[in-house]
Amino acid sequence: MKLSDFLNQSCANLNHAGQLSRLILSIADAGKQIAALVAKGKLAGVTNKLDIINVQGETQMQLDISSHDIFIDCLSTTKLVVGAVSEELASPYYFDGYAVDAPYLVCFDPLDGSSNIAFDGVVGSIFSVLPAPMNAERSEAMFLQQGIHQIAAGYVLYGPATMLVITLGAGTHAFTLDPDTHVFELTHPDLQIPAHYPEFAINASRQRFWEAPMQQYIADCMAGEEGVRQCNFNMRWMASMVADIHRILMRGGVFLYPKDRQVTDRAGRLRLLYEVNPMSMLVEQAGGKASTGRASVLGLQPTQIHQRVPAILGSIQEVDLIDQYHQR
Ligand code: AFP
Repeated sequence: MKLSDFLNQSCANLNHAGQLSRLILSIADAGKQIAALVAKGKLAGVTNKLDIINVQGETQMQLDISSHDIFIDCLSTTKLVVGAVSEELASPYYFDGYAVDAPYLVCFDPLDGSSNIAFDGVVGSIFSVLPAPMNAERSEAMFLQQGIHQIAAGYVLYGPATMLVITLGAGTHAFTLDPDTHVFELTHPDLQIPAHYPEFAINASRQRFWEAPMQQYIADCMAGEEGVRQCNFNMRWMASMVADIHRILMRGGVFLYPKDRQVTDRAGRLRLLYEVNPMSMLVEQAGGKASTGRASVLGLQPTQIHQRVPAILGSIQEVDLIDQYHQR
C-alpha cells in the first residue's frame, strides 16, 4: 500500500482529514530530498562543518542547514502550517501566506545524529505535529503543549534503506522508500514492541555522571543471569536516537538518555518538543512506554521550546522497572 492510500484511509475519520494527509506527504517529500543528499555523501558537498554554533551550542554542519531549509520549503508549500520550531533555529519560524484556518504547528529535528555524517553512519529527521490554537498571537507559547496533544509524529531514517515511521494516534506504522518508484510503501503495519527484550541503549561513557537509580539499573543488567535479573543483557548505542528507537520498534529493548550530574543546568541532553515527545508517541502507540524515570513524558508541560528532558523509552516492563528503581 502506498503512503498516500494509507493516509487517505487512516485520516478519513479524523479532523481536517485531507489537510493532515497533505501535511504528512509534504514531510515525506522533505525526507526523500534529504535522503538523496545523504546518499551522495561527500559528493553532495554538504558534509562539511560550518563556523556557526547553533542554539544548542553545537557546531552546525552544512547538511543540518540544507535539511532544515528543505523542511521549511516543503511545509510552506502546504499553506497548512502557522509556525515551526526547528533544532537549528533559536526562535520559531512563522510562515507567511498560510491559510487563515491553517490548523498545524510543526516541531522538527531536520538531521538527528548529524555527528554520524562524517563517517557515513545512520541519521534521521524527526517531526511532531501539534494543533495551532485558533486566532492565537504568534508566540513561543503556542508550541508549549503537552505531548498528549500531538496530532501526529514520526521520523525518516536514512539508513541502508530509507524508511518513514509515523503515528496518527492509531498505531505506529513503517514505510520503506522504493528507490525505483520513489514511493513510500507500507512494509511494517501496526508495529508492536515486545513487553520485555534484554537489550539497553545508553552512552555508557557517561556512567560516572548518572544518578544512583540508573547506576543500579545498569549494574543489575550487566550482572547478567548470575545477578538479580537472572538474564543476560546486550547493549547497543548508535549515537542517533532515530536509529536506536527504530531498532527498539522492530525488536524491543530500552533507550536511555538519563538525567546526569555533568549537565546540572538542564534536565537531560535530548530535546522535548522535537526529539522526546514525537518518539514517545511512536513508542506508546506501539505498546511501549516513555518516562523520565519520575514522570510520563507525554504528560510533561513544556516551559521552553528547546527544553531538554531525561528520556527512557521502550519495552513497557523494562520502563516500568526503571521507574520503580527511581521510586526506591
Ligand atoms: P546530534 O544530532 O548532535 O548528533 O545528537 C544526536 C542526539 O541528539 C541523539 O540522536 C543521540 O541519541 C544523542 O544525541 C547522542 O548523544 P552522545 O553524543 O552523548 O552519544
